[in-house]
Amino acid sequence: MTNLKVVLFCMFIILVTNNVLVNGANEDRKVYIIYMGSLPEENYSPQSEHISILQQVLGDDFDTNHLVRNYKRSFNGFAAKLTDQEVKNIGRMRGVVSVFESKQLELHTTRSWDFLGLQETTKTSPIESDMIIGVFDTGIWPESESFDDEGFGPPPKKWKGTCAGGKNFTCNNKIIGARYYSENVSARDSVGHGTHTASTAAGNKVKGTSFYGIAEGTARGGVPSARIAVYKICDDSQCSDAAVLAAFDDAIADGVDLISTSLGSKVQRNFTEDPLAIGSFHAMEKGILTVNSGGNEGPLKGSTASLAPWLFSVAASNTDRRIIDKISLGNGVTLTGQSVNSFTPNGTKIPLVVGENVLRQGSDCVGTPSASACLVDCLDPKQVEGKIVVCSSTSALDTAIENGAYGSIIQYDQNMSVVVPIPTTILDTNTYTIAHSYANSTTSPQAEILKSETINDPNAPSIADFSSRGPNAIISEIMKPDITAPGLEILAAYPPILTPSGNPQDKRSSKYNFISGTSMACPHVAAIAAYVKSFHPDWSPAAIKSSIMTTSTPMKGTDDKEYAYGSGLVNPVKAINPGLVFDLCKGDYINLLCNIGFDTPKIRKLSGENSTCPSLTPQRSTVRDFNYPALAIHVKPNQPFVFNFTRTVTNVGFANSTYKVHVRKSSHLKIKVVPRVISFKSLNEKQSFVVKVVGGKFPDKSVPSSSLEWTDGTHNVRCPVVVDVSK
Ligand SMILES: *[C@@H]1O[C@H](CO)[C@@H](O)[C@H](O)[C@H]1NC(C)=O
Ligand SMILES: *[C@@H]1O[C@H](CO)[C@@H](O)[C@H](O)[C@H]1NC(C)=O
Ligand SMILES: *[C@@H]1O[C@H](CO)[C@@H](O)[C@H](O)[C@H]1NC(C)=O
Ligand SMILES: *[C@@H]1O[C@H](CO)[C@@H](O)[C@H](O)[C@H]1NC(C)=O
Ligand SMILES: *[C@@H]1O[C@H](CO)[C@@H](O)[C@H](O)[C@H]1NC(C)=O
Ligand SMILES: *[C@@H]1O[C@H](CO)[C@@H](O)[C@H](O)[C@H]1NC(C)=O
Ligand SMILES: *[C@@H]1O[C@H](CO)[C@@H](O)[C@H](O)[C@H]1NC(C)=O
Ligand SMILES: *[C@@H]1O[C@H](CO)[C@@H](O)[C@H](O)[C@H]1NC(C)=O
Ligand SMILES: CC(=O)N[C@H]1CO[C@H](CO)[C@@H](O)[C@@H]1O
Repeated sequence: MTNLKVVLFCMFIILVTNNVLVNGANEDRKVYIIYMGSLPEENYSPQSEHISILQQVLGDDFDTNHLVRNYKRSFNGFAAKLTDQEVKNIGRMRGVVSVFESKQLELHTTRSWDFLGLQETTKTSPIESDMIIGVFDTGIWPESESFDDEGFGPPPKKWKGTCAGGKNFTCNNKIIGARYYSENVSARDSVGHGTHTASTAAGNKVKGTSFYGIAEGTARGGVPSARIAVYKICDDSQCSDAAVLAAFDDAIADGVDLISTSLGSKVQRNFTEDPLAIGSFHAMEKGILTVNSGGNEGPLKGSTASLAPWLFSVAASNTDRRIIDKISLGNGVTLTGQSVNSFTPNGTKIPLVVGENVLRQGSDCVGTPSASACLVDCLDPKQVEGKIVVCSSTSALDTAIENGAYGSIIQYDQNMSVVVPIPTTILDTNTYTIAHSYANSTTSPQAEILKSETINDPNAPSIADFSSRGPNAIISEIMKPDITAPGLEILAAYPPILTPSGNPQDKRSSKYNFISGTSMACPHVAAIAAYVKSFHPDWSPAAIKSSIMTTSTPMKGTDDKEYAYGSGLVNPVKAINPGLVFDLCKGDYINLLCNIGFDTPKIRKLSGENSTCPSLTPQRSTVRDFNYPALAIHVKPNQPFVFNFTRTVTNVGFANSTYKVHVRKSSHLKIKVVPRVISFKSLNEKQSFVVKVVGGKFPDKSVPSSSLEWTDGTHNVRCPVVVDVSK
């Protein structure tokens, strides 16, 4: 049975594996990535080296068409079409770090900025217009008002990119660069996702936007003066690892300040076989933070695949603006459901029919659950036409319109509203039962489906059910996701040639549309990172990430706790003034990789330096001392534990300052911090402390958590402590 998530996420592209059959050859060749780490410094021609490796491995079968892409601007490697045997041989070649098949990735207004405290009047940095956000997505709709360049000067001097957007695509001083890696002819967005995310991050302020009058107001990105560089890595059918790596290779060399990538793999992959981990590692080396959506696989525990410690992984919450949709039944009862329904009724109530009572004659659905669900081919169009059909599944979002219904009433338990193609409201099970029994047991039942309205949700923020959950499947000591931002019912720019509901029979067109997903949360954080960087251009990616995490607003309300929302909900205004940061440099990441089992040869290729791992066996204890702005640990059920974590903070607040630590009371964990007071005499001074975490016996699947907070009276530097108890 279709569920709403599937309906919703069909916008988020699901792709087929690249399975290319080479002309004339009988063997199956697939596209593989041959990743070769950092670029060697001098006298090295990556392209000829790649060809030479291919020639050696392919021998007589060598054909330049087998070389798909070179990665040569920011790191070393290539993509090639290879057979299984060739893959084995190429893996043994000198210089090769990893070989993996290029697989499919999924793509995972603007009240959200006010909700986060970033008002139109909030102070901005004079160099905000120097910030360049690289958006890796489905392209962009360059004609949207959100990307108009009125008032923008020429691109910042540091920009080394280009406008290679292809056919009928022009850049301007807002969209300063465009490249595409898909089979399509241009960087133009034919999906909608990329236009939406780019405008959420850096769209202009556009007054009087709404979706057919719903949620009317000013649409704006978080950093409306920033520039956008478009890297189109997906279109309708293709969003491959090979393209993701190509975009990183270019974006890093082009000189973007930040990368926003609202996509990912459904399955967890080792860092050397994960294009997002590889690309963002090399971005980090160059001082570029990569922000990534955590995925839409929630609420399943351990479902997030955004795991690298140098990635900034984002969970999705709602905001205080929700969209609801009411129906008024013929008996005077009004029910409230969820949907983005732009249709205004004319005051005449419409007849209601129950799905299982209006089946096609001879349909296989009779007497099966498919009948009440209104699955494809169940309904009789003659009995449905012009009526409101009552159905127990979200399949009816499509089958109602296909059968000529006026509208539908659908049963589904959820906490989000999706754009519907005809008048429709989605009811939770209890409410649906009321509507169903009225429709099933009344003579001439009828109803009026009202246009959607916005309401205030005083309980916001709550984490979205679909938002992927931690813990981190590769390094349990690195908390994931890292942070939460709004990702529910986000109104942002959209290509007007597309249908807003995704149903081809929906003939509406809107320049702004509602979408939900961690994909929408990601550009919020990318914008905030750009906002922070515009005040602190010299900060490392880790310092920017730390400042956003430690100043976030604590959240609650899910069993998974920090493994659902990370440090908490972003607070952009506080993030520019964090007081202390947990900084990290490339060497710290290299040490971490050594400690989880990478050997010296692999580390050297990755880093391009003569780094050596300590000749010890991997050390879990030192993994705990990795200077992450969160403390996470995995323990087995019913085993008491004591762990020490060492952290080092860098003073970025007042030169002379004294911070005291405060530990959140927790009945579960005993936390001791030594020392309890740290003092600084100058900016950029570092101080270390040790956190001792003691726990008793916890049952399987529990998530004891707490936090500690350093404060000097002005700044609050909060660091969560979370334990994954599982077998
Ligand atoms: C370029 O694309 C825009 C938007 O789809 C369209 O309106 C215009 O006609 C196109 N121009 C050409 C020359 O194809
Ligand atoms: C390429 O883009 C055009 C419009 O921009 C769209 O109609 C078409 O479906 C896209 N093709 C693919 C293969 O995605
Ligand atoms: C990841 O690497 C480990 C150790 O090298 C290996 O055992 C494991 O199979 C790899 N996992 C995947 C998904 O490739
Ligand atoms: C109201 O809308 C319904 C459904 O589209 C239509 O059948 C009816 O004639 C309309 N009534 C008036 C008064 O316009
Ligand atoms: C709907 O009405 C029919 C006929 O009155 C009845 O047999 C059936 O049990 C009712 N269904 C429900 C779910 O109440
Ligand atoms: C690594 O060490 C070797 C031998 O000491 C030296 O030739 C080479 O230049 C060094 N490479 C780098 C990147 O420092
Ligand atoms: C943990 O830290 C505490 C406080 O600094 C210290 O007394 C204790 O010896 C440490 N334990 C271990 C195992 O390092
Ligand atoms: C820091 O405090 C000390 C002692 O109170 C004082 O002498 C010094 O001038 C202060 N430094 C700054 C930069 O405020
Ligand atoms: C936070 C919130 O509103 N959660 C609700 C989401 O939807 C499910 C099913 O309708 C409810 O049980 C939750 O309470």
